[in-house]
Amino acid sequence: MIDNQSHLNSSYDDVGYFVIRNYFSASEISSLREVILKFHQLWKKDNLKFYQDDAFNSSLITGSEYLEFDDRVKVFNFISSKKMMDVVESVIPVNPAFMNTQLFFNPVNPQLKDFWHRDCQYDHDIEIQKQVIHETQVVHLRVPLFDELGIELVPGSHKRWDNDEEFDVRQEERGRVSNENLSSGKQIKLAAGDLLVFSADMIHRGLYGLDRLAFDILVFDSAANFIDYVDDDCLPDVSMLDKIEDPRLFVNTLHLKSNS
Ligand SMILES: O=C(O)CCC(=O)C(=O)O
Repeated sequence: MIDNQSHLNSSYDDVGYFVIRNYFSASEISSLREVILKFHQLWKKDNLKFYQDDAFNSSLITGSEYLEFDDRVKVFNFISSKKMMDVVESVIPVNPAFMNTQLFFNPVNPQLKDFWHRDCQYDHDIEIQKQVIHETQVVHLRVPLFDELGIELVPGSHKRWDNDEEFDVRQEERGRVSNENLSSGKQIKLAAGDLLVFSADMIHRGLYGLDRLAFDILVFDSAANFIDYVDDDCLPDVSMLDKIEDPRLFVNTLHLKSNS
C-alpha cells in the first residue's frame, strides 16, 4: 500500500487532482507502451480519415477489435495492478469500478487546438452541469507513455461552478474561444513514469505537443449511476478473468452490468 493514501485522498478532495512523480519504472512503462503502440498503429490504419481530420483520442483500448487475448490480458493486469489499485482505492475506497480507457495523442489536423472543457458538458446542458459537479465524478488516471506538456487544469473547479472568464472560454460565449488561456489554469507537465489522477468534471484541457501518447484509465464509484457508459466489449470475459491477478475492478463493473 502506498504510505500516503489518505494524503492523496485529501488533495483529490480539495483540489480535484494529484500527481505522483516516477510512480512507474522504465520497464513497466516500456512494456505497456509496446502493447498500446500496437493498438494505436492498427487503430490509426482503420480510422485513417477520422485520424487525419478530427481525432485527438481513441478509446476502448481493452476491447477485442485491435488487441489479441494476451495483449488485452496484459493491459487488464496493468490497469488492476497493485500500484494502480492502491491509487484507485485512495480516491474510491469502496467498490471502485472500471469504465473505459482512452488514448490521447497530438491531432494531425493543425486546426484542432487544445480546448478547455468539463467532461460532463458533452452529456448535459448548463443547468444540469451545475448540479452534476456536486455529485460523484468519474476519475481519470493518466499514464503518459512519453514525456508530454501534460494537462492544464483549474484546481478546485471539480467542486465549484465556473467564473465568468472560465464559462465564456469553455462554452465559447461572448467572442471567446475554448483554446484561450485561463488565468486560473495550472499546467501539470508530465513525464513517462508519472501518474496524474484528476476529476473528469473539473475544468481541464490536454496540452498538445512533444510526442504525447497518454493512456487514460477511467474509473467510477459503483454507487454512482455510470454503468450505461460502459461498453461490454472493453471488459474481460470469463476466460480472461482467470488470468487477471486482481480482477476486482472489472468484477465490480460486471456485477453492475448484470444488474442493470
Ligand atoms: O489530453 C487531452 O487532449 C484531453 C484530455 C481530457 O480531456 C480528458 O482526459 O478528459
